[in-house]
Amino acid sequence: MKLLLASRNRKKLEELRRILASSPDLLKVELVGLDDVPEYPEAPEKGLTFAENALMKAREGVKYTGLPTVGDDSGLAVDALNGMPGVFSARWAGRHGDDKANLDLVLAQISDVDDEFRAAAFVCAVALVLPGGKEHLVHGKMPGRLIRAPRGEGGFGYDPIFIADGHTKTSAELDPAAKDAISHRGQALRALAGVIAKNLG
Ligand code: ITT
Ligand code: NA
Repeated sequence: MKLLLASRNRKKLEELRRILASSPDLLKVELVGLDDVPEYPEAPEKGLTFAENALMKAREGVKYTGLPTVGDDSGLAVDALNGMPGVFSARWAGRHGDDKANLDLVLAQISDVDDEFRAAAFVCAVALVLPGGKEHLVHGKMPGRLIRAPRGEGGFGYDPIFIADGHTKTSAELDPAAKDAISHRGQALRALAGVIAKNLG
């Protein structure tokens, strides 16, 4: 059965597909993204919380497609920046989706911050909205710290400068399955798996 991810971020779509594919209950779920939906309206995110944004994305998806829809709103919360870039992670340096510029700006903003104060966490809210109107909201969080120069080719966004607690590789250096096992997105999706299976399985 079809499930829409109300996102234009191909890396997110790839990760969610991978996480679904690793859940035996969810093998029949076909995840489609907004690039597969013709003339989908631009939906600027205006919310001040991940939860609010995830719900807005998912509601919009149901409204325009009638499909059960997942919205993922996520970002990096940096202690030394009072939790920023947070919900502004995708456009921190000004241009939406410019991962390299966003990451460089965060590194520059904390260049004077000592190692013991470089804590950060990836955070994710995932909302599932069903055509009947039922809504489910879950969160995931991956705590860690930021290094001083990017490492690794995998993942996306801020992955090359982030090392999860208890690890030595950046999340861009981890195998995809290893990232999924600990990631904010992996946690959130696994928390929703039962509901998705029940409604779409
Ligand atoms: P949609 O709104 O279309 O889903 P988006 O990229 O704008 O796509 P968000 O507003 O949720 O999505 O912003 C997510 C940003 O947070 C993303 O662009 C990355 O910079 C960062 N981010 C989220 N998850 C990440 C991850 O697993 N690894 C690295 N960076 C991540
Ligand atoms: Na956002």
